Amino acid sequence: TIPEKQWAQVVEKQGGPPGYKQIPVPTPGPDEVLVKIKYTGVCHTDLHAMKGDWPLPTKMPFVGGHEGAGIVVAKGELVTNIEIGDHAGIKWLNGSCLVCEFCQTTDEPLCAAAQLSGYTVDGTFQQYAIGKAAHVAKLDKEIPLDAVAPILCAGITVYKGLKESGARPGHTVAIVGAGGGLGSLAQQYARAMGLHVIAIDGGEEKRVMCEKLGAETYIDFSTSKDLVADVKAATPQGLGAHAVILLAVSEKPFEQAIEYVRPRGTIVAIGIPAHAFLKAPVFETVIKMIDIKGSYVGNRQDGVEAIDFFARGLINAPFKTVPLKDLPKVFELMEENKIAGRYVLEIPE
Ligand code: 8ID
Ligand code: ZN
Repeated sequence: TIPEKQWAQVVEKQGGPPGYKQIPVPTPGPDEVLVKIKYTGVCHTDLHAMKGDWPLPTKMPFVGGHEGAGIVVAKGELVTNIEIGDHAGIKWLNGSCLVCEFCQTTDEPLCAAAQLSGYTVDGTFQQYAIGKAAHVAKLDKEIPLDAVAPILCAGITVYKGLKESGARPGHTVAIVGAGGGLGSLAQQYARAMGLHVIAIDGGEEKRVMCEKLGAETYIDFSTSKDLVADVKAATPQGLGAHAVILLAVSEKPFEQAIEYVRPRGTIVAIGIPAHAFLKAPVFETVIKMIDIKGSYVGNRQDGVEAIDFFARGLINAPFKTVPLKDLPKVFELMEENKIAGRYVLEIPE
């Protein structure tokens, strides 16, 4: 039976912190499912949402979270693609209109009417969360719900970003912010795709983790005397990285990437530091034929594929599990860039 009240982490004012309290359990609409969340990842986007530092307003008050894995416990009368009892994941893209040109051409993250979990609709930092049935990820029952949670945003996003980079097996990819949630998964996807990995982040804990995850080179941005030279030295013939995947939450690497990307290479911006600009010299961009682009989560099929990589055992990134009530502590660590990998919240029964 579904209770009337549930525990949730609720942000009531911009800047937070979230408050752990009881709120009503929502009822799914005709095209929606209600998912009993078992585990949810904590993404840096959730911290941006709490701080309100992006030029896109959140609903207020709101429940954050968009990497939620659990069990379908109720569904609306129009839902035919998923059943009560099925395991399901709620992603960043909670819903989209399904009929605009972007939705029709597999670019649903670009839908102008897209609903965003934990941002424009309540997300997964609660016991029961709503998702549009057309967008929830169906999860085979053998898939562990804790480890798959970070795949639902971080995994899908870096998988899509690596595809968007055009890097081919054997190429070298520089992953900036490699020690974080997206970065740790990016290394695993890159390795599964047959890429050479240069991991860039700060500190010894992240070095140890990156080397375990398969990085051939770790470059510490906080101690390197010449980061550009260090990256180039780690690439064949010193030509630079075929692709740079920018996941850091600071502006500097977004300007620096042009200096170590290989001619004909691609820079993919994925991290979204607030108020930051992507600045590149026109001269180098032209004469090196550099491709600079953004990549935003993934479509539903990218989700299916990213989860399939995980289900095949190709993706093993570290995560730490703490109870839902500890979310404010996770945000504090995240703010200080002290998290190697991802935190996953266990939702109480
Ligand atoms: O669809 C998208 N584009 C998408 C999806 C999901 C998340 C974008 N994001 C965005 C988030 O909103 C956030 O801005 O990606 C960014 C990274 O999210 P995350 O991986 O969840 O954050 P994290 O775990 O805090 O990792 C960030 C890492 O960057 C490192 C930090 O040390 C940390 O490990 N870092 C920083 I800050 N500055 C760096 C620098 N100069 C750096 N690493 C290398 N060089
Ligand atoms: Zn996210």
